[in-house]
Amino acid sequence: MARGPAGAAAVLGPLLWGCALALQGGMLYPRESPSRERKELDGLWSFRADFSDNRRQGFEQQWYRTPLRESGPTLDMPVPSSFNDVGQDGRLRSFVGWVWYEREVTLPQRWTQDLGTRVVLRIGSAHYYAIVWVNGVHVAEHEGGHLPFEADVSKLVQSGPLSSCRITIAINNTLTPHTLPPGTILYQKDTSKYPKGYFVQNTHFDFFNYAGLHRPVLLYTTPTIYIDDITITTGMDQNTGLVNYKVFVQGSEHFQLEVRLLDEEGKVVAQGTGDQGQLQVPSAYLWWPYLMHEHPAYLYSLEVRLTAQTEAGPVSDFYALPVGIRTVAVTENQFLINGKPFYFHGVNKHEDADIRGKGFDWPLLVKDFNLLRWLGANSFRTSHYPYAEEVMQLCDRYGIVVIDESPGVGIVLTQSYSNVSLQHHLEVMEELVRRDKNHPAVVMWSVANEPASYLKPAGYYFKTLIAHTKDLDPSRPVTFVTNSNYEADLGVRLGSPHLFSSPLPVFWCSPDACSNALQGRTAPYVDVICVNSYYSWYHDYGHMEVIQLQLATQFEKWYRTYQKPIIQSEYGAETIAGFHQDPPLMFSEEYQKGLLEQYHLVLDQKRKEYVVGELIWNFADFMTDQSPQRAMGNKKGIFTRQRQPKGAAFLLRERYWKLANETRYHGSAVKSQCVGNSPFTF
Ligand code: GCB
Repeated sequence: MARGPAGAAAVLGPLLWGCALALQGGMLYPRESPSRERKELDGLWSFRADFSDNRRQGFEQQWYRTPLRESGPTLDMPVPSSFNDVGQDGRLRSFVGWVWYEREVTLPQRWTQDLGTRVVLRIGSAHYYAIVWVNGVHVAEHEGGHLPFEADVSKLVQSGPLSSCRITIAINNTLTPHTLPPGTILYQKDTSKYPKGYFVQNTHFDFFNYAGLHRPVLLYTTPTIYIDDITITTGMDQNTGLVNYKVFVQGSEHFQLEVRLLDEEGKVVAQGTGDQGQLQVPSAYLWWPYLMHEHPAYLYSLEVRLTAQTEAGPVSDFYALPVGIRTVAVTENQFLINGKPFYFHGVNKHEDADIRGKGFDWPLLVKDFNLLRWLGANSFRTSHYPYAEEVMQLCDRYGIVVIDESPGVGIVLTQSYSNVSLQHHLEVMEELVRRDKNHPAVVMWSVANEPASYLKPAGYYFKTLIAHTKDLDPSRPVTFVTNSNYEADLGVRLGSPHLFSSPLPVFWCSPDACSNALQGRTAPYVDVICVNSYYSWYHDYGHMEVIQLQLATQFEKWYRTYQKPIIQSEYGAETIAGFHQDPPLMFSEEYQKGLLEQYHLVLDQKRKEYVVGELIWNFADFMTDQSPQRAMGNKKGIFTRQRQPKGAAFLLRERYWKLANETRYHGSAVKSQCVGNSPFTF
C-alpha cells in the first residue's frame, strides 16, 4: 500500500513515516556484465504538475491507474532535468507540491519471459519525495532527493502477455523542518495581502530548490541469485597492497564466489574465493590524487563471479568494481593520503546550470572536470548534498579527492534537531555510505553544512550522527562544516569516547589517535575542523585590510582549542563578471581577487602548521531563491554559470599549480587516463 499522505494538510506537512534504520540490501551501480543488461530511460517523459488547491487531485483521481494523457493535458519533460526552468510557465518555476512523470517502456522479450531474470527499476534521484507505480501498481517510495533507490519489478513485468510497462512517478518537492535539507511552508493568512490559501516554501540554504527527476532512470537485470553488494577497504603493508573485500549475495544461501583483481593492463594480480577475504598485491600501484604523483588515480578492477546451482540449471552473476588502493589518515595537524601530507587545494561546487537546473548532463560534467584540471584543483566538497554517481566515478578516474557531504544543510530550527529529524539523518548517512563507500576518491564524510551548532540539542545530535557514520565506515574521517564561533560550537567539541569497531582493519586513524581512542582518553566528534568564513564580505564590508588579522585569529582559536587539522572550507566574494573597479569595490572582479589574495597570505603561513586545505566558494555562479542579496543567483563563482572564467580563476590557477608543485610527492608528468572498460576475464 502506498504510504502517501492521507489528507490535504499532509501534502505540505511532514513527509516522514518513521524510517527503520539499517538499510536492506546494497545499491551497487548498475553496470553491464555478461550477466547484466541495462536499458536507459532518459529522454522525454509525460509530465503534469498538480495545480489543484490541495495538490492532491492526482491521488484523488488515481492518475497512476491509466496513462497520464487520459486524465488531462501533459507536457513533454526531459529526464534527467529539473522541471523548473525548461518551460515558459512562471508557475512551474516556483511550483510546490506533487508533479507527475510517466514513461511507457518496451522491454526485451527475454526480460518478460525468462523467470530466472530479475528486472530492477533504478531512479538515480527524485527530488524530494517520490512514489513509483509500474502498470498502476505501487512499487516504491523514497524520501530524499540526492540518493538512488530501486524497485524489483520482475513479478510485474513477467506476470502477463505485455512486453511493455508504464512507469509513473509522483514527486513532491515540499521541504519541512524534518526533511534534509529542511524548510518550512509559510501560509499567508492575511487576505488583505494574499489570496486565499496562499503559501510559500521557505528554505534556510542558499541554492534554488530545483526538483524533478535529476539523474538517470534505468531498468537493469540480474539473475535471480545475484551479487547484491560489495564492500572494499584497502591498505598497505610495505609495498604490498591489501584489498579487503566482502561480497553480499541475495537469492540463495548456496553459491560459490570467485574474485580476481586485475591491473590496468588487464593482468590478474591477485585472486580469492569466498564471500570475504584479503587480496594481497605485491608492488601495488597506489591510487594517488591528481597532481600528487606522476601516475595519479591508478584503478584496479575487482571482478566478482558468483555461481550457483538451481533446479533450472547453473546460474552465474558477474560484477566488476573499480578499486583504488590507498590509505587515509589524520594526525593532529595533517591529512595523510598514502602516508604523505595532502593539502586540499580545491573548490566547492553545486549541481547547477542554465535550463537543466540540477539535471545530470555529461557535457557539463566533462567541462567541469576539464576546468578543475585546468585550474590545478585536486579536490572538491559535494556542497551541499551527494552528487550523481557518475561524478564520483570521474573523481576516481581523474584523482579528484572528495569530501562527500550529506544534504544536511540549513539545520537551523530547533524542530530540525528532533528525534524524527535525527533518525532520518542517520538513515541518509546509511544511504550515502552504502552508495559511495567504495570510491577511493572519497576521503572524508561531511554530515552537514553550517548547522546552528550553538543550539543546545546540537551536541547530542552531532555526537550521535558522527558516531553512527564512523560505525558505518571506520575507514574514513568524518566532519561537518561549521561557521560558528569556535567557543559556541557544540558539535565539534571533544566528547565521550568512540571506539572504532569494524570487522575490517581500521586504516584512517594514526596509531596515536587510535590508541587514545581505545584508552578512552578523547574521541572528537569531528576528525578535521572545516570552517567557513566570509571576512570583509558579510561584515566589515569593503574592508579587506581586516582579513589577515581576523583569519589568523580564527585559525589560532580553533587550533589551540582542539588540536585538529583545519580546512578553510569556504571563503569568497560575490562578483559580477565584467564589473571592474580599481581601487577595488565590492562585486567587482578586482575585489574578488583582492579578497582571495588576503586569505592566501594567511593560508600560506598556517598551512606550514595545521591548515590542510582551502576550498574556494564557489567553483561557478549558481541559482538561488530570489532575494535582495542575490542578483540572479549567487555570484561567488570563479567561473560564471556558463563556465567562463572571471579574473579570480586565473589567480587561483597560478596558486593551485604552485601549491601542487610544492606538495607533489613523486614525479612530474601527469599521465592521461584511460577511461574505457576492459572486457571481463572470467
Ligand atoms: C555559506 C554557505 C553557502 C552559501 C555561501 C554564501 O556559508 O555554506 O551555502 O552559498 O555561504 O555565498 O553566502
